[in-house]
Amino acid sequence: MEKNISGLIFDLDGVLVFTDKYHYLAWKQIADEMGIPFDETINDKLRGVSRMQSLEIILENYSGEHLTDKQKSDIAERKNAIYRSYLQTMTPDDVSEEVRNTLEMLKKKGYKLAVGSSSKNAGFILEQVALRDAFDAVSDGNMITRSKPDPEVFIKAAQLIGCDAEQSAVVEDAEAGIDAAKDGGMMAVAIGNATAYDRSDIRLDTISDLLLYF
Ligand code: B16
Ligand code: MG
Repeated sequence: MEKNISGLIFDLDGVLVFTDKYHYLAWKQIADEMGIPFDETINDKLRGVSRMQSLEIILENYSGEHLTDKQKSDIAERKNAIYRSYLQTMTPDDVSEEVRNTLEMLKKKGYKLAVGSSSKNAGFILEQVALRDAFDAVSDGNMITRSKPDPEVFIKAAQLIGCDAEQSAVVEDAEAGIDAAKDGGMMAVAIGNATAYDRSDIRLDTISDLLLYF
């Protein structure tokens, strides 16, 4: 058991819900229209990073005319509209019983629980899947100026639940999120893609394995 931890901060996309497939479909549509090569490998680089940074990564393979900042923000806005049309289809069934039960057990054990997500759509997603009430606080892309791998979103989350960095553990699926946790002085718990990353402190096969440690 990790004795010094009193707050658990959860990444959203890739940990609690699997909106990564919708990000992929929305970016794929944009990339296809612009003739930019885009596949699952490039998509993996977008995990946890902000919308505008995601666009910059996709544009590394763009060979068309120069794009102004206005054109780039229009593209990002259009991607978001496509993405949100997928989010509209989400329901509480998009959260597994395993996720709900694990959060409930952790709360019963006395941990403070927060969401720490780069997404500006985090509030909307949490409402769609009826998960907002499982958390004491939500820190998201609307509250920060620097996205993961900067620790800002997690530092904000820890503040909201009244925990110091060293009392906080972050659960993440992205390397950028593991870096953010470690650089913020927090414990980094990896799941999914992030388990291959050597900065992770704990690696989970499945989310309910959190109960083995906390
Ligand atoms: P939005 P997370 C991240 O969510 C996604 O992993 C990343 O792919 C996305 O670009 C980012 O949110 C911003 O999302 O366009 O909705 O503001 O993993 O930090 O929960
Ligand atoms: Mg994620």
